[in-house]
Amino acid sequence: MTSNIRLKQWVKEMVELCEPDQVHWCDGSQAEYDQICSILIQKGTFRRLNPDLRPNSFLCESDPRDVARVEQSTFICSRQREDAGLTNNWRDPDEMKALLLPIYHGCMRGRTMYVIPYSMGPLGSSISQIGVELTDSGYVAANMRIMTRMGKQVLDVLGDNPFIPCLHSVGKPLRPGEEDVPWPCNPENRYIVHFPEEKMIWSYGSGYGGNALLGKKCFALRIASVMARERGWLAEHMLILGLTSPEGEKRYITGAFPSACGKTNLAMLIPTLPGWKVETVGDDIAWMKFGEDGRLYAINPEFGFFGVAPGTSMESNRNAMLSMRENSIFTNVALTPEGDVWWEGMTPEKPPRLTSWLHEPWTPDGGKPAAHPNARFTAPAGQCPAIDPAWEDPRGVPISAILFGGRRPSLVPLIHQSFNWQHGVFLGSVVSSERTAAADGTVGAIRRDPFAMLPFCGYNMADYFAHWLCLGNRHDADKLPRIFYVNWFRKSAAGRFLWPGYGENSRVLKWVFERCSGAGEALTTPIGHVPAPGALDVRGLEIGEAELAELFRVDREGWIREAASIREYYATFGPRFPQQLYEELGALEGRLR
Ligand code: GTP
Ligand code: SPV
Ligand code: MN
Repeated sequence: MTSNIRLKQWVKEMVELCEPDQVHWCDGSQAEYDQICSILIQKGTFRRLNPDLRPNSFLCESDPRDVARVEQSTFICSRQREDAGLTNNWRDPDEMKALLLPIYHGCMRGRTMYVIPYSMGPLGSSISQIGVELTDSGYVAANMRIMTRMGKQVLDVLGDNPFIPCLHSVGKPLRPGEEDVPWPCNPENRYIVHFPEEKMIWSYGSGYGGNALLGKKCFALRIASVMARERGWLAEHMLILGLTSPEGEKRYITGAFPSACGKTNLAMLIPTLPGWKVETVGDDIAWMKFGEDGRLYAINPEFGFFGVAPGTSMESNRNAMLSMRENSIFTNVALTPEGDVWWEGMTPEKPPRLTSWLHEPWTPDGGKPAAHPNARFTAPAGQCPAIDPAWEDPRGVPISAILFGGRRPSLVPLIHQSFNWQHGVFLGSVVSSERTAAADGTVGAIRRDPFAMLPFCGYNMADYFAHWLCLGNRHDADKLPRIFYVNWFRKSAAGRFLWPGYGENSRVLKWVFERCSGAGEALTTPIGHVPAPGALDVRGLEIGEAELAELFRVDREGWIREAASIREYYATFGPRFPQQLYEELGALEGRLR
């Protein structure tokens, strides 16, 4: 087990609180994984997929009430309300504990508590961090083995050092003799709770994704963002990719887009431009620190992908499809009669017959989706054919450019570049996007999602902006990444996407690459630099002059209204909001006049 006294003591206390029938310390071995999966099959949680089509892979359907992150039930429990800020749900930490302790009492009766030591980041990297998740969900234990480096070797590295305690329960204790359900959960009592000062996570009532795999959003973003601010680094909702030019020069780029807005797709992109290559470092989270050379270095703290299934195909994202060809878990997708998986957009033709994610017989004319819109695959990152050779480098990879973006059907051009770091922080602070199925809420409604971190920043967002601004105050500021804003989702008057997206986004990446090298022609507009006519490589692409013009059009009237909406938005942050961002807004308004 472990010699770590703090860990032993905490597990003992949590066992006394939650009263599981058994405690299982995860060693992370294949044999243990196989055993957990066969228990899940016996319970009806997992179904083994056809081993000839999808070796060592499982299908899992959740309770239909537990299908996405629940932002309304997510809390930041700092001592002071102001430290959580107005974009987070705040509760006093003592009050939250007083509320939750009775709820946790006996919550694991009839179940096994899995003790999961895990490392976010390569074992032993100075950027990595160790957490221990206690969970009564075998589904979580199985997913954590794919998503994180977990098990015995983590305890060896941890030694007697501190760790991040993460307590998770599905919130459904079993009475003696009570039969379990395939997906236990407690939708009426869901709490995803963070104690940023104590650096501790308590999650209750949900077994799904970011609510339950606590290394991901809860630790690697909400808690890590607090640690990052304290110690001068960054924990961000960003993909990381390596881009190599036909001349063999390589640059690394990160991108922050809100949930279900294209990070996984961009991270694994197969360029349509001849000679260019994209390699994947990470698809969801980046931890970044300055190196001794003054450059910003990023690691992917995760070990797997928890990606959106619908829309993923050999056409749109071949590397994702190949990553999940075996050793993967599929949640809320449909089952084919042959024992493989299917979801909307996976093949051009819909299969004639399926079993839907709701376990119902499904045919294409039924009018209902076969897979849930937030259905996900869990796949080992190492299985990605385009995984970057440096993806596990403990030093991280040096970042040349940062992209922000979201789904904006109008106004925002395909790409524009900030004038400088401070203006780039302004661009990050005003990211806005249509809402998606990744979280509970109205799909399609436009909301501001600064830095794609609205649901994931563990402290006051105004302080977060200030932290980003502060990192730009360096004597060697010329080594900072260049900052861009992209929008793959601008639509024509007829409501069709103007830009083909996916592999064609390599054309935009090429311009970013060139801008970082001091090349790449640009036009200066009131909102930033856009590619000069002819500077975006559209050779071989079937796109009309009118569409191209519309993709880059900067609509002055529209931007004047946008600036007014930003001013209203900024006013919601209160007294800690940094003055420099008002300066940037004022400068934008001035340029639009
Ligand atoms: P999370 O895992 O929730 O953080 O999502 P993500 O940001 O990784 O999004 P992902 O790459 O999974 O894409 C989500 C959806 O957007 C999928 O249905 C994609 O098909 C679609 N999408 C991704 N890239 C593009 C693009 O360039 N153009 C268009 N039109 N759609 C895209
Ligand atoms: C997101 O919602 O941004 C995700 C999925 O990456 S989850 O892990 O559920 O947060
Ligand atoms: Mn995400």
